Amino acid sequence: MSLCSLAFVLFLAAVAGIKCNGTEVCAGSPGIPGTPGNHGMPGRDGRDGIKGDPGLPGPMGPPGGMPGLPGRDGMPGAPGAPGERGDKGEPGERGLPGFPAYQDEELQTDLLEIRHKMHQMMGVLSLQGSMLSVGEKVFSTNGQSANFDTIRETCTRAGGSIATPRSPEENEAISSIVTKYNIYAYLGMVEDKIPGEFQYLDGTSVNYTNWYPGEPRGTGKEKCVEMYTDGKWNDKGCLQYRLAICEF
Ligand code: MAN
Ligand code: CA
Repeated sequence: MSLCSLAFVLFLAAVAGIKCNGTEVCAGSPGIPGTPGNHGMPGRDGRDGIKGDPGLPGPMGPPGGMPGLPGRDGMPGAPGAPGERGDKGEPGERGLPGFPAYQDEELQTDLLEIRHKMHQMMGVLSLQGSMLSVGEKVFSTNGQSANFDTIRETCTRAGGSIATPRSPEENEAISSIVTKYNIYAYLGMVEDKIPGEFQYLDGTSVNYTNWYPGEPRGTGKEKCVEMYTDGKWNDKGCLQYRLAICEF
């Protein structure tokens, strides 16, 4: 290549913005981008989305249609107030016969225990002088004095009755209490409608007596009976303060 030709090429390259490295290879500047191509074809449909929330209820339909099916039962209501008590039912059928008492081990054990406890309690009460046993009876005093009616009430409330001697042994037991407290005691008997006749509180006639010589001499004016410290009896008004002795 002639010198002139080379100069021309270099000139052209300079005009075109082509950089040369001084040899024969020269790179040109990038050209202006071409116009964009046409839109491609639409892609395929995507997969179905997740199910949406239920829509709002629709407007009420026109009247005159067939009634719908009944709805489901509602929630149970609050319990009502209790009703009135019913009448007592008929007694049930009789159960099977149980063990005879002597073969009932549990019952026998209970009886032994009760007997033992009773023995202990009676031992303690006797030792303390709080009770006096005579045969089937037990006499006891609270150490207080009161009129006849009050003593009756006190004894009844305690589950017993006012001391009533029906034999010399019982009289002796009551007498020992009277002597110990040194206070006369009222006995469980009152004068009959017939003056000089006495009866127990259940209305039956007195069949054991221990009158002090000359008594009873109240002749209708002394309706109660007191015991002296020697165990003898005297008919007396009912409003005195006398030792309360009960029997159980
Ligand atoms: C008082 C009362 C009577 C009793 C006589 C005995 O008057 O206690 O009940 O009979 O004494 O003398
Ligand atoms: Ca008298």
